[in-house]
Amino acid sequence: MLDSIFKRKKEEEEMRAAGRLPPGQSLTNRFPVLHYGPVPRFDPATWDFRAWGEVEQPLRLTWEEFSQLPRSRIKLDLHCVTAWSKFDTLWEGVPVRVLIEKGLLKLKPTARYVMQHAEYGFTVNLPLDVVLQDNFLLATHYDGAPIEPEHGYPLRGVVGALPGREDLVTPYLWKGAKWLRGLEFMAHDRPGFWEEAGYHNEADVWKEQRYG
Ligand SMILES: Nc1nc2c(c(=O)[nH]1)N[C@H]1C(S)=C(S)[C@@H](COP(=O)(O)O)O[C@H]1N2
Ligand SMILES: [Mo]
Repeated sequence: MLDSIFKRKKEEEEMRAAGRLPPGQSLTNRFPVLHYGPVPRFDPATWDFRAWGEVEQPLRLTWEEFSQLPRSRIKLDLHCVTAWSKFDTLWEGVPVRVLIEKGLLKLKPTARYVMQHAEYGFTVNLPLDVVLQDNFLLATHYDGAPIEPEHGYPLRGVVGALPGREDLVTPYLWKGAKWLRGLEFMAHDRPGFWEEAGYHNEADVWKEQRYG
């Protein structure tokens, strides 16, 4: 027990020195569950994914259609605002860029921000540039299996650090909506649920932008 605590502390110091552990974060191997409200039920017959706002044409995909989109895999370091970090998490899902490349989504030049809309009206905002980065995914799978209900099944936005990619903006994990149902493309920024509650609008883990 004590042994493993010392081991973890040592690993933390090494990871901090290597520039992989952001300020104020501790490592965990668990995957804590954090959200407001209940876990929604998923009904594939009525579920849909929508995109609207600053787009040439609103998009609606059924679960059947969404499941057929080409998926990518990425390994992310997750950084939660509550100070835990989890390294090397494996996600599979659809990059927003793919929706654009497939011609499903045509953004207006005025689109600059994105609001993720989830079940029960949960929202979270990000700049469009961040949503289009390689470290943001519309994720259907975690660690080789469909995401667990409490982590966002069947679809969640996920964002984290890609080690070695210091060029990417890395927000805290709350900037990915679990139980995601749609993306609203916006000309002007608007705070989401936690941002309204006092969380930082940008949420950059390296700048330790936790609360606004
Ligand atoms: N739909 C929804 N998504 C959400 C939240 C929420 O309350 N509702 N909370 C966010 C917060 S604050 C965090 S820290 C992460 C936690 O993700 P996890 O439960 O998979 O660790 O989900 C984010 N996504
Ligand atoms: Mo959180």
